[in-house]
Amino acid sequence: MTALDDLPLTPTTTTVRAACPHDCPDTCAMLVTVEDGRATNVTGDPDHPITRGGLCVKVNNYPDKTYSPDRVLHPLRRTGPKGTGRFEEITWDEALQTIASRFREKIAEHGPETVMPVSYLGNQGILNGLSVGDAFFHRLGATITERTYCDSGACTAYAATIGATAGVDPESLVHSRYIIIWASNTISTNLHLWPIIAEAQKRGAKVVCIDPVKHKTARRADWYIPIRPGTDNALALAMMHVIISEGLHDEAYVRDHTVGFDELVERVAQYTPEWASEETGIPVEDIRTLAREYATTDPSLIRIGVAIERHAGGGQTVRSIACLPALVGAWRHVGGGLLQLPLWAHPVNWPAFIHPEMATPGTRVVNQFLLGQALTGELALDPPISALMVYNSNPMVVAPEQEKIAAGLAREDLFTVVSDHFLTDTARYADIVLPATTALEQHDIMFSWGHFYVTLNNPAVPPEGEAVSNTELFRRLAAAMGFDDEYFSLTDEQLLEQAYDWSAPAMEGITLASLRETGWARLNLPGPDEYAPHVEGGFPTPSGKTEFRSAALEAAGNFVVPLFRQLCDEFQPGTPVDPLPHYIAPRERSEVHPLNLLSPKSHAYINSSAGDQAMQKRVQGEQTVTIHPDDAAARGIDEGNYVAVTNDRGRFVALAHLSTDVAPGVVVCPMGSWAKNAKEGTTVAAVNPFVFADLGNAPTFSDTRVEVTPV
Ligand SMILES: Nc1nc2c(c(=O)[nH]1)N[C@H]1C(S)=C(S)[C@@H](COP(=O)(O)OP(=O)(O)OC[C@H]3O[C@@H](n4cnc5c(=O)[nH]c(N)nc54)[C@H](O)[C@@H]3O)O[C@H]1N2
Ligand SMILES: Nc1nc2c(c(=O)[nH]1)N[C@H]1C(S)=C(S)[C@@H](COP(=O)(O)OP(=O)(O)OC[C@H]3O[C@@H](n4cnc5c(=O)[nH]c(N)nc54)[C@H](O)[C@@H]3O)O[C@H]1N2
Ligand code: SF4
Ligand SMILES: [Mo]
Repeated sequence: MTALDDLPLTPTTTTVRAACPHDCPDTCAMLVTVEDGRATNVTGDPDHPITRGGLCVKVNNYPDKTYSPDRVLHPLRRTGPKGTGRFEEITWDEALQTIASRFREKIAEHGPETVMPVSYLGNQGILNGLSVGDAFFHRLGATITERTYCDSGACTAYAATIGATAGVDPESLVHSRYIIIWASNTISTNLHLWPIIAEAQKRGAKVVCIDPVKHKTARRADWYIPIRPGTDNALALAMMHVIISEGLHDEAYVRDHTVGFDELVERVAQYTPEWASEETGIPVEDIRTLAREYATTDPSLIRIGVAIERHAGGGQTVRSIACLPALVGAWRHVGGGLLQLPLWAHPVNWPAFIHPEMATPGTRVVNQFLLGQALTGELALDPPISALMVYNSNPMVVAPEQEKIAAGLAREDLFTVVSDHFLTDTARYADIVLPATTALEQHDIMFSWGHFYVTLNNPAVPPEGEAVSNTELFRRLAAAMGFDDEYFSLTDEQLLEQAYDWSAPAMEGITLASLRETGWARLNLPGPDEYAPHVEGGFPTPSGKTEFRSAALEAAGNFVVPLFRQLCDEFQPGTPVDPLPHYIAPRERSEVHPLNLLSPKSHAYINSSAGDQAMQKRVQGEQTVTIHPDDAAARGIDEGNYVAVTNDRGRFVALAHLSTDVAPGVVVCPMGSWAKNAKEGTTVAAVNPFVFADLGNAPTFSDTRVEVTPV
């Protein structure tokens, strides 16, 4: 099978190699069937060691998305009040001229920082994803947008402790004998890792799941440990306490490959299992057993999910967890250590896309969690935001303080442009909507944050209507603004050539030409049966060791890993941070709103993407809040009742589902449902706080208190 790259296609049936474009650790290799120029089916590549022939429920009907009657296929101009979703078709020329003249007008009045881009990972391709548009907005002088939605705090903590290492190869998990899945519903959110864990389990590994919710994955674990949300660090610190006080640590590994052990010993003395039991709700004996089993079973592996960071002390939680593998010498073994984001293995050439040198030094940075406050003026900004450009994101659903965002987007003096496939909750407020291509219609190349494979995405069919890729969108916008930098005229072909650092050792033997033949390739690293990157230490930290005492935190304080901030390597120090791991309790406490709300990922949507597609809506069902039967009884709530979930920030209505899968005091409503489909037009985003966690400006979605009442 060879990849087809030349359009138009001949009137026959062909198979095109593509890649799932989504923000998902699995980055599946797809095979697209094209009949007479129309994509009729997508499947997972059976030969790909991770994809193994299967796509998930979010994507296995991808042609339905591409050919959906709801797709935006032409540029649109607003004709009704903001938010009502009334538009008329206009030409691309008209759209571009309007955008250029409105941007110029706003800039003339307020200066360039009045323009703010809002984007994240609707598309994860190197060409069309995280950094597309950054160069354009740098050149414009727009406000720099800080995008710390996902793992930013965890990355700060991880980098400060063990450096930007790829960590364990997920395929090596078959060799693990003790696997702790910590805050990850793997079967929903990292589906293709599950067969590898299941294989390890079959070979005798014990799988432990630590989560406030007994979800699909927890049910398959050998030991499910329920934990009070936001208290995971108490458990991690107490595990270190037990391991050290019982002499279960790996003395030689600690001596040779860590710094700060003596101070760590002193620090964790206070974090007894008895104390941690009070914090976490986990029995003292279970804490001791977990620590002992973890320290004495080789190889031991910890898989942390993104949700581990979503509370006041999320950064310190990852700090402590990142210390554990070195403490017990887990890194000595293939399949031992920590699995967070193996993306650091991929030598992506980010500077070629971000172009930080085009930015005006000193340009202000606004974090997207503050979008509602920035738009309503509650956050005093000078100049104010008067023009907004949204692409690859749907802030109405994914950012906190939904009601403020809606109020801000409704401002008559705000000029808003949205590029998307669909008229999302955000797009409904736009002045101009621009049509975007799907993965079947565009070139891209994918890194992965879940495995060691590079995947090429070949366009399978021509774009529907007048949709354009994000790369083409910014070429057009740059031309309309009169930017003549060479970068803005690079073709997709040229951009593909720049996407990776092809001369990096990890890329040896991989070229664009070879990818065109094979579709995907494993990075040039030792195989999963051999890969053990830190047997001899060699951590990419200042000391080359695991830093129990972190030099990076000591020198820089709290920092945001530059990639989350449209930057490459410019490192901006923040507020001072205690360089030793320490406990920070959950922030929100309320007698009026006593229930702790979690908003993890849904099973059938990918963030808010697919959230309005018929098949996925059928699978996911209506917005539902899961509540313990005792909490429900105390409030007069029955299964299937509509309930209001409220706090001082807002309210949403959902169907109640009673289940002992959640502990008393915890309620769960997955994120991703669209506001327009919700009973009262709001979702979990209405009650979530904008407050940052302790490190990396991470969100605190799990640190949310609410009350639930019948409606
Ligand atoms: N089906 C599906 N898959 C997806 C996505 C999707 O939207 N849908 N999104 C993708 C993206 S962008 C990401 S970041 C990943 C995220 O994937 P995960 O890392 O799995 O993140 P979540 O699903 O948000 O939460 C995972 C679990 O963390 C638990 N949790 C919440 N707070 C805490 C806490 O304080 N302590 C502990 N121990 N557990 C806690 C939740 O109960 C939940 O079961 O999934 C990716 N894959
Ligand atoms: N309450 C709560 N909120 C959360 C989270 C949570 O767990 N709980 N998780 C957070 C996390 S981990 C993440 S990663 C973020 C995700 O936040 P986002 O990355 O904003 O994810 P989506 O909601 O899927 O929005 C992506 C939008 O981009 C569009 N899109 C897709 N491809 C393209 C393209 O090629 N071009 C253009 N122009 N548009 C495209 C999609 O149609 C969709 O509307 O949400 C965060 N928000
Ligand atoms: S969303 Fe994830 S699991 Fe589903 S097809 Fe895409 S990469 Fe694979
Ligand atoms: Mo994410």
